[in-house]
Amino acid sequence: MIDNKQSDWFLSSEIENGDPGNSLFHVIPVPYEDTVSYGGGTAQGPEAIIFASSQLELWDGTENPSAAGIFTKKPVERVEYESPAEIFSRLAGETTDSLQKGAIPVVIGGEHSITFAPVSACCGYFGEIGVIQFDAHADLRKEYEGSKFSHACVMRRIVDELELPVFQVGLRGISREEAEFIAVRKIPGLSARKAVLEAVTVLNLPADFPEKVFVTIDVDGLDPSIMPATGTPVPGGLGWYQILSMLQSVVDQREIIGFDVVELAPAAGLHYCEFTAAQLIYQIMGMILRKN
Ligand SMILES: [Mn+2]
Repeated sequence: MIDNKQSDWFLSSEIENGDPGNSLFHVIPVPYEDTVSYGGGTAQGPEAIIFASSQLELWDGTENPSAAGIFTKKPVERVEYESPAEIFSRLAGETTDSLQKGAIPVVIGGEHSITFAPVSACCGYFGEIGVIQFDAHADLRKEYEGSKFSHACVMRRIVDELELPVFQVGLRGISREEAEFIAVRKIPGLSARKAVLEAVTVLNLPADFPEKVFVTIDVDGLDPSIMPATGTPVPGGLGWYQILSMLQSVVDQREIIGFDVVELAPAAGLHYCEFTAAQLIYQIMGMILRKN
């Protein structure tokens, strides 16, 4: 357990919590952890990231993204005896509520399985969207440890159940079954090996990839040298400026209608990871704001 002081909203040391009807960004903390298969701790992720956000500079180097309004919602927590489907349904409802207020949902996990909920809500609200996934793993398993609600299956559910196009970045730990699925379904993406060895900074999305995109960032897409605080770290991941440049290239090419940052598992002595996640979130807010 991390010795954090409770802080209720993103950037609470610097700003008041935003007005829900008048904030461009709605932060939705989701301390959900159920199916983690290796190291645990993602349930503490949202609180740790929000606590770390108080160390951010309001000025992101270009402007002050918080001026667009950041409203942090109450955490969507699992209540006792609630099934995964039930909490995902409540999370989808919260996401839809934010979309109806004209806001961009910013979901903070929690394990990666939660992504299904905001993506389904965005799809329900906007129609067809694309999903861009930064991750060491494909998360395309049909079932894992007896459940389709596992973090290892979340992208498979998005492809199979929501039938949405997906673009995967940073993959370097996939099963044979997943590799075959990627080949058969022709799922586009950029492997970590190619990204790192060729120092790629711009994503080439397919021409027919939807205009509106949801970006899901599993922090294990980053290299463990800068992001060791995650359940299933894999060597050979993306660098800090690399992921920022890639995200900027997404903002340049498409409209980000929501994003999430998941799978941070706070660890004692590694508090820079929480700050890294908070800074990543704030940097993306700035990119989106500059485009608007
Ligand atoms: Mn993942």
